[in-house]
Amino acid sequence: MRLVWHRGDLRLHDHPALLEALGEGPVVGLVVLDPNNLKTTPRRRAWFLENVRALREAYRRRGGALWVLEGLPWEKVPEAARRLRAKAVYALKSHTPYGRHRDERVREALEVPLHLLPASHLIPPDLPKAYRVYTPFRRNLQDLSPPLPAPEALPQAPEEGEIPQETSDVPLPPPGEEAALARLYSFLEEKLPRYAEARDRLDGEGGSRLSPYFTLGVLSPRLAAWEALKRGGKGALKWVDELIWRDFSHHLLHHFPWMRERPLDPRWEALPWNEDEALFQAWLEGRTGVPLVDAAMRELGATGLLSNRARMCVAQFAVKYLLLPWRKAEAAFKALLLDGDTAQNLQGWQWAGGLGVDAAPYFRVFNLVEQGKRHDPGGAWLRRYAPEYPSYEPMDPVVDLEEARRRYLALAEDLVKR
Ligand code: FAD
Ligand code: IRF
Repeated sequence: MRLVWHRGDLRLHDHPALLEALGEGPVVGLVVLDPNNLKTTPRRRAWFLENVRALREAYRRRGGALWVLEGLPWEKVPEAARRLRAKAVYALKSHTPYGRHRDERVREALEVPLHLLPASHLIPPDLPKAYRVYTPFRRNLQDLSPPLPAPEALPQAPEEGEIPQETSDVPLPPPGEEAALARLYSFLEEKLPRYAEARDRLDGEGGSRLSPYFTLGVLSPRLAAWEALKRGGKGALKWVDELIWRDFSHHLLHHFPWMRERPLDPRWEALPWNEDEALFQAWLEGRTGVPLVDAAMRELGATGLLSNRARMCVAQFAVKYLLLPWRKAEAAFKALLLDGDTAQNLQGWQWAGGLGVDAAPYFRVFNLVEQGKRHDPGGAWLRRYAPEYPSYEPMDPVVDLEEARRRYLALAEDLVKR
């Protein structure tokens, strides 16, 4: 018997660890409900648990079994291995600081080998050379190999463990890889050709909305990229670029795990961060008087999702206009996201906030009125989430936009000169 331990890879398709283990003989799937991962908001817990449930169903439909144990991985993985007399444990490699720590502890606690196979990145995050800029990182892209098929049948085995129910405060997308694949194919069919232009829309309708699935590995990014490139065109190249941005995020966190605490460019640590709690809450709850920011933060609160354009705007507003403590804002933002991912969220914040990711110059400060007019031309998105505003012009804002922009630029120029 072999154990296949699923973590951020809640699927059967394109799963090298599952196929490798099956090549050796019978397997049982395992998910450990880890209190260190599940200390999060109900919506995020619910999204994870519903996808575990869907994975168990996928095992069952093929005749197999998924064990679900609750506890610390370095206790529960060895326990499952002992009970099943497993000869080895197979999993996909994790690059987060906690994931690496966890896997080392599990390896030490196990009496059998732990085989970690490469996860489905387009570019492996653990390239020996560390990049801070996207374009040279991207040059490491090699030809993709075809995605691996899901096994048609799985060996029979007893099942173990219950999956708890958790109530989400937002509607969840349909869980599971079948739903993810259906969404992928309808996106490729309907939206991929116009993606390059439509991706900037504030309502997010130009994108795939697949991020909650990618975050939990319910959908393989390699399969998604393979299918997009098969269709070809400008949209496909642009979309695959975004999937590579995802890998770049994991690459940054792999090489610079301290970016959780500090800006990649340490000069920005010295900005005079504003600890005003009421101001922080006004931003978080969408009560800033800046229409774009308020619509975005309310959409995030009500749905757990947000377009990339709106994320850039609200993160930049929090960092550059309000000087809110960026780590606190980053964490509160992630807690609301169904797709919240340590690596991608940190990268997004440090990029949009000009804190040192890629070549995002500090002097790029969005005009939040123009952004709204340009990327929500009919104003339908604004009316939906912040209907009290007749236009993108601020009404009684928490800061004067022009003044705040000038203050930030003066502070930034000062720090750069030092
Ligand atoms: P599509 O446009 O269809 O793109 C396909 C996939 O590529 C996405 O699902 C995602 O996995 C990846 N991707 C797209 N854009 C980016 C990007 N800029 N950086 C990294 N990966 C990208 N994405 C997350 O998945 N989790 C997060 O926690 C997250 N936090 C962010 C925070 C900020 C401040 C910013 C600016 C961006 C953040 N992003 C995050 C990236 C991006 O906004 C979302 O991935 C995207 O909006 C998801 O919508 P979609 O699935 O329709 O994307
Ligand atoms: N992985 C696990 O192995 N066990 C869990 O209970 C996890 N819960 C999660 C909850 C949420 C909201 C997300 C992800 C997980 N994950 C869990 C996947 C982790 O991201 C992955 O295990 C990673 O390697 C840990 I989003 O850093």
